[in-house]
Amino acid sequence: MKNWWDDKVIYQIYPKSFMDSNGDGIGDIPGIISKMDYMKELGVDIVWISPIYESPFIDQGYDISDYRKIAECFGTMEEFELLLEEAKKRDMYIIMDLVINHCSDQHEWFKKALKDPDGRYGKYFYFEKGVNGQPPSNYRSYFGGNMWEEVPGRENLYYLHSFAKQQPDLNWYNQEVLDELYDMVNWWLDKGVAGFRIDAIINIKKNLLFENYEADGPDNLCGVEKIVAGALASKKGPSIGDMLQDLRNNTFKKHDAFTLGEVFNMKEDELKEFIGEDGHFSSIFDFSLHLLTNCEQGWYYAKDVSVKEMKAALIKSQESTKDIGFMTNVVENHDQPRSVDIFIPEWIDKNDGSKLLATSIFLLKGIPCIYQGQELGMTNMDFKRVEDFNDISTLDQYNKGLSLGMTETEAFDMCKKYSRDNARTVMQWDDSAYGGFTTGTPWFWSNQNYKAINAKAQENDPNSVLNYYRKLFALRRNKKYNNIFVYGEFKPIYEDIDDIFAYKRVFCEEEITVISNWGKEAFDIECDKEIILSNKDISSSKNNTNILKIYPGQVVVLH
Ligand code: TEU
Ligand code: CA
Repeated sequence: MKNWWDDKVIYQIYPKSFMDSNGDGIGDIPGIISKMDYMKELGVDIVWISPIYESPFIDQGYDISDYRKIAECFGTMEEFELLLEEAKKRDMYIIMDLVINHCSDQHEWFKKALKDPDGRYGKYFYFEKGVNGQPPSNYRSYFGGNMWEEVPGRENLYYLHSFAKQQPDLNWYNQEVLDELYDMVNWWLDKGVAGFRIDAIINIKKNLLFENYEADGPDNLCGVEKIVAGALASKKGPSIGDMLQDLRNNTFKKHDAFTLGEVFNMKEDELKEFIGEDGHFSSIFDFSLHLLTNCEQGWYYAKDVSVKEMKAALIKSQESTKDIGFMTNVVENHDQPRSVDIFIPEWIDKNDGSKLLATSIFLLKGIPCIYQGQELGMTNMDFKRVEDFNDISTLDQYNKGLSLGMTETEAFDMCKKYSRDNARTVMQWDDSAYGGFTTGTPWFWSNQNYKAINAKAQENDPNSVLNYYRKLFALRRNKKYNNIFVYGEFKPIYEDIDDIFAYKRVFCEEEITVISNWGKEAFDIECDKEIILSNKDISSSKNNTNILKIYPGQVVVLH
């Protein structure tokens, strides 16, 4: 095997909403420990935990005020160390979220910087003077508004933030900052974490000339995504590649750590540099499905996607990784609505759909990554009013919708569909109050449907989504097929039939075929192969002939 992570399965935990052990309504580390066996049985190897560091939680922990402390609401460092031991006992790995493009405005570095912007800590961030009473340049932050925020009490002085104004960007062109960050990364790796999911990392590379660009919206600003990492950013200083290699050489490489980059806006021809041999990261997420729906310009521009488009995007990205490395396959995370509500056509039953999607995505080449609750087919929340949302970016998208001419109802409906809060409702463990997530009052909503959709009920139902996921990952792990699923070449088939997404995985002389039917009509194929998995009863699919009938919403895996 080339790397220890090649054949692994990842599970993402959003800690606030996973499992509360002490009744304060907030998920915590002891809660995670209590569910390690659950994850093991599911077939999970690597557990990625969204940020658990000290934070004011303006952006739910993606604003870190102390990189070496566990937030009190999640527990203690001793409990975290116990979690590492409990993982080890089960041959599992813990990876943390590394948020180093920015920190919190409550971090002591930033507090000191505000006191003395010209001093040592001022150089940890980007401070610039305004121009003609205006901010230094016209960039729009990801969460709306100008990326430059005026320093309180100082006229005409601004600091830069790619996300919320409470998340000032760290200056990656200051060696002292790099030393601090690398030290911190090594400190966690020495503790025994197996690696990191690396947040919003492409944003560290900026055009330090801070020029104005052509506005792309009624706010007269230009989207930050246009100025980071790519051509516009490369004018001064090292390339993003040099910066990421330096990070790797000083940290991850020495520890053989698994690193999973959250990378948007990479140039296509850079894939090899990112995930090839000696690449910047072990893997990066394949966001090609999300980019089709709601990611780039904001939810106002989001659209429903057809199976044809989804299939084309997946084939394209599978082919791009050929002989290069592994992307991480993902359809859900804490920034996205639930996958059954966004990728499954309405004529397909939701349970069938969850299984259909899981099979088609996680048997592709790449590392499977699932998000808490996806394995139960958890759905979007039936939010009732705009006040129900908590997420900072949802409120921004709502206002953006209004400013682009939507009515309040339209803007609300849009957010209801795409809000990041859909993924942040508390985990549904059983049919007791709040889905058994807490004995107290949860910090956030529990989805109304927890009585119907919960882990305990699904344990006892052989046809549940949960039990299907277990079968799927067990099949992938099965020694007989493992090399095919991990290293096998990807070859699309039936490419010209719009509603059929199908492919082969080929390794040496052996092959596995996955055929999924997203359409409204049954699809017949001639087939003498062994069916090793399907999301529907196959007794009616095969009637003693060589014809295999694949029904709408059905997926079959053939050996
Ligand atoms: O997300 C990075 C990012 O680019 C997001 O703004 C993404 O485009 C958006 O969420 C899609 O709706 C990461 C984290 O995953 C996110 O939770 C954080 O808010 C963000 O970084 C800032 O740290
Ligand atoms: Ca708690």
